[in-house]
Amino acid sequence: MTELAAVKAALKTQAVETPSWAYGNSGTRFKVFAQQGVPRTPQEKLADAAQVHALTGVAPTVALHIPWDRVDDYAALAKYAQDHGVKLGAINSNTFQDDDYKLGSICHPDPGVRRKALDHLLECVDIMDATGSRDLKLWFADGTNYPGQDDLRARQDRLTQALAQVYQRLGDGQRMLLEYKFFEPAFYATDVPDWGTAYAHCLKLGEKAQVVVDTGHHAPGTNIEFIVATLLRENKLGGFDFNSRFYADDDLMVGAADPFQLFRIMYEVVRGGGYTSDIAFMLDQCHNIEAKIPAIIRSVMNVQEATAKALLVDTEALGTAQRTGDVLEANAVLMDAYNTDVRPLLAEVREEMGLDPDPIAAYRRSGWAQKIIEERVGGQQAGWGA
Ligand code: PSV
Ligand code: MN
Ligand code: MN
Repeated sequence: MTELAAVKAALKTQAVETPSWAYGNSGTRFKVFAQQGVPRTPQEKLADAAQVHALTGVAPTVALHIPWDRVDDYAALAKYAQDHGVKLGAINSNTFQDDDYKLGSICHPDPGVRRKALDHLLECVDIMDATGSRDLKLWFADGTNYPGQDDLRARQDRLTQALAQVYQRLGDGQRMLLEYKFFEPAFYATDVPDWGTAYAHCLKLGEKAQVVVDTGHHAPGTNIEFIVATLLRENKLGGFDFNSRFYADDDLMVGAADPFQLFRIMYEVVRGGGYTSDIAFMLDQCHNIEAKIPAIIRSVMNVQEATAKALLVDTEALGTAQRTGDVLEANAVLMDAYNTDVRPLLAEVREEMGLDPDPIAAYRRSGWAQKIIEERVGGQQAGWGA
């Protein structure tokens, strides 16, 4: 296989998971601008996700968020997804939206609240059994706002205990992905604030526990690709929640704010063994003012473009420059790949996959946007401004 053929083959096997909540209405705490035609049910979210996959060919799974996507029969929902050409992906738990969780969930000082949160997490694994999902994605809003509010060490102990119980409940082939976030909604101390804390818990738990990197959950200037490289070296990178940030957890389209950062991350992924099926490439975004389905298509394309550039890095030339201490040349090799216009290559890849080379134009022509505006009245809110 020529080198270009190998790059194309790799691009064809890429899989980006889209989040059910990105298809629903969302906003900031100031306003939710409702859009016409948004899904009213989990099934309608899946139907929209199926459009994204049909047009891009690389978005075969959809993440669910419980209880936002609560249904009576999850096996039937999985069947519905399959009938529409997609599969259900990660199950995202939610231990942050009930009044009970004001002081936390599994780290809460009250054992009753901890039990309620734990029961929810265990229920999420039941749902995984029914949907055939591999991954339970855990994000905890737990933390404190004021020094002295609660005991930082006791909260870690409670976290350890609850995670161990969830871990024990996991079946063969199931994993838990632990997400960290440096602040919000807690402002003084967050119980899983960074990759180090997530890593320490996952290491203790075992190999089914993996860290997930949400690209919006770091302080400005953080070198995220270093974290990616480190977690990959330790076999502890379970996946990504991709999105863009300018300031906080903005949840904008991935690759919009900083396509260079996305390229650097994808380069470390390729460098660390390629995008194997052990890494879940998920989007975690909200489209508050832009049309949702084309925004998700654009996001998938942004991931593809960053990946294509990462695959095009001349590793031999880079290695030589690095070994000989040629700083400028090493940097130039990397920048050459980043500055390559990969859009024609990706258009070719899509044509070879039997797809339209321009998924956004194809979506506009498809009439799906008009159809859902006519058919769906009273669309659903995603849950919050995730
Ligand atoms: C939290 O900010 C987060 O990134 C977690 O992944 C949640 O599951 C998601 O947003 C949606 O609220
Ligand atoms: Mn996330
Ligand atoms: Mn987030």
